[in-house]
Amino acid sequence: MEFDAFDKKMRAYERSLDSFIAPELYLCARLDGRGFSRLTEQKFKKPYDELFYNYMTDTVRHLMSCGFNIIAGYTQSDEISLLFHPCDNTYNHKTRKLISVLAGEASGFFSLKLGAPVSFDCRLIPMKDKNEVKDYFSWRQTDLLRNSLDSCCYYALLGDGMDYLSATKMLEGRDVPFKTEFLSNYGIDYNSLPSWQRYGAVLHFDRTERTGINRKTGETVRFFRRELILSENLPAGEKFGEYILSLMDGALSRA
Ligand SMILES: Nc1nc2c(ncn2[C@@H]2O[C@H](COP(=O)(O)OP(=O)(O)O)[C@@H](O)[C@H]2O)c(=O)[nH]1
Ligand SMILES: [Mg+2]
Repeated sequence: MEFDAFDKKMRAYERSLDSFIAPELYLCARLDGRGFSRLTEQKFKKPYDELFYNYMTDTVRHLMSCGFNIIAGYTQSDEISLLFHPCDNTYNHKTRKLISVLAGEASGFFSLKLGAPVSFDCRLIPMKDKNEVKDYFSWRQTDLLRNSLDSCCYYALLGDGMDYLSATKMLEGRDVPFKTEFLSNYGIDYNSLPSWQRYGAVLHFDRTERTGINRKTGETVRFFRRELILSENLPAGEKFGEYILSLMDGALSRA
């Protein structure tokens, strides 16, 4: 068979599963560390470790600087949610490209930080309107709110010598006031724990004002620079979703 015809025939197979995100949809991607329960158990302090958190925020920074137009990146636990700018059209939003490149970038970057191979999975979440985007981010944060309180109680019990099953049983069906009170008996004021442990952290672009010296005139000059900002004191729940929308509105007004 002549090569062009052969090429056309074979390419049809690899294109058969190609799909694209419709341009009118809002788009998020979520990456999640694979098998990170085991990894963190072996290499990091429980339930929270600042070094692990720094690796995660550095990975978000990397993902937001590797060629996609991303408005905000939210990290909690071992996951990262990225909000694409509505103007982004990288790879024509071909799903396999977005998923594999983002997962590859996160996995490669985190592995270099850690000095051992790890991987992230990645999924795309296309949404029909801004309200869904707001709900998406509130949802991911609510997931953290529930898990972080449970984790703190759980590890307090394990530290006290209790086994896994008994600790799980002891916490089953308990409400938030019980758990916070319970932690205070261990000398842990849950509400004073670093904000990133309870609410997560966001990276977003902003125009920050800087000053410099004009070399020719020696005068002090003011200028603006687009910088990635880490926000750690995040609002909770519905307000968090609104905060993400305000970042989107800010980015759209600058577009
Ligand atoms: N030691 C430690 N573990 C963490 C930290 N943040 C997240 N993790 C753990 O990462 C895991 C993430 O959960 P999940 O994605 O469901 O588990 P996976 O399927 O094993 O990756 C949980 O076991 C968390 O306790 C941290 O700061 N320190
Ligand atoms: Mg995971």
